Amino acid sequence: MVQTAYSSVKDDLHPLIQQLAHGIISTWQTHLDLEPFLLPEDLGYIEGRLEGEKLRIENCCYQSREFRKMHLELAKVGKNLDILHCVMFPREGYPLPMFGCDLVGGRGQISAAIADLSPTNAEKTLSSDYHGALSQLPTPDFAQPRELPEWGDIFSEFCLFIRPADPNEEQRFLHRVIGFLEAHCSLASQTQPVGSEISSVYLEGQRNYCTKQQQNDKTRRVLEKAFGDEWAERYMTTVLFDLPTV
Ligand code: BLA
Repeated sequence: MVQTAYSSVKDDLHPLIQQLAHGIISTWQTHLDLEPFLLPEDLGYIEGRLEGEKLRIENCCYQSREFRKMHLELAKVGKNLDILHCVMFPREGYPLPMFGCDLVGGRGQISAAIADLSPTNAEKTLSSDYHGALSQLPTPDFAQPRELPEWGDIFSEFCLFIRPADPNEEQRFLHRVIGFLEAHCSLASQTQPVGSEISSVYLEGQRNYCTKQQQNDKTRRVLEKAFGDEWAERYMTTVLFDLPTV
């Protein structure tokens, strides 16, 4: 199923992106009851041009009892830019953090590898369950940590943002991200919904997460150059980081 969904773009991407895409889907399948999630009409598979180079985007989207939308996106811009983008949006009433991951690479090298479980509560902290689970994961060293941009105050103390220095680091990054995801899916599947008052606090946290992510100029620039300003705005606000309504 995964193979057919990604046959055109996926087979062409950096191996770490292919491995992580596979790991994300299989972790979702193991822990959650997946249903399809339909994107706005024309936005499942997209082609555009960036400085004369072809930009292809493939989206794979699910939902489950706990998650309103689980989005995995793979993109390829010409020969030089490979992208994996993944976000899990909790359903209203589920007091859960946001899982987010972005891998950006070109010419055989991943330049940005970031993953986090970002808090959505009023205190902007992870619950003790999450804290405990993430603290138990091995914490490998990475030679080239990267600095978060200004809008990056949404991320948790566990946020991992690096440029992988070699294939070993790529594998360590992969394992840590799958560790985050396993913990998230397993804790989420044991979570019961909360009442509407607490629920609105988490919804506000999600809204803040999306608003900040929409400020990522590097993402916006790639989309604007390929598809125009208006399209990029629509894509960032309806597909990549749509704010929950209510
Ligand atoms: C960085 N994102 C980037 C970069 C590009 C994109 C080109 C710069 C790479 C670099 O500095 O080495 C582009 N990312 C995209 C595009 C899409 C995408 C076009 O996902 C989608 C089509 N971004 C996310 C998520 C997170 C995220 C979920 O989508 C984090 C959980 C983070 N990406 C993120 C951060 C940077 C980045 C923090 C660095 C931004 C900076 O340095 O200013």
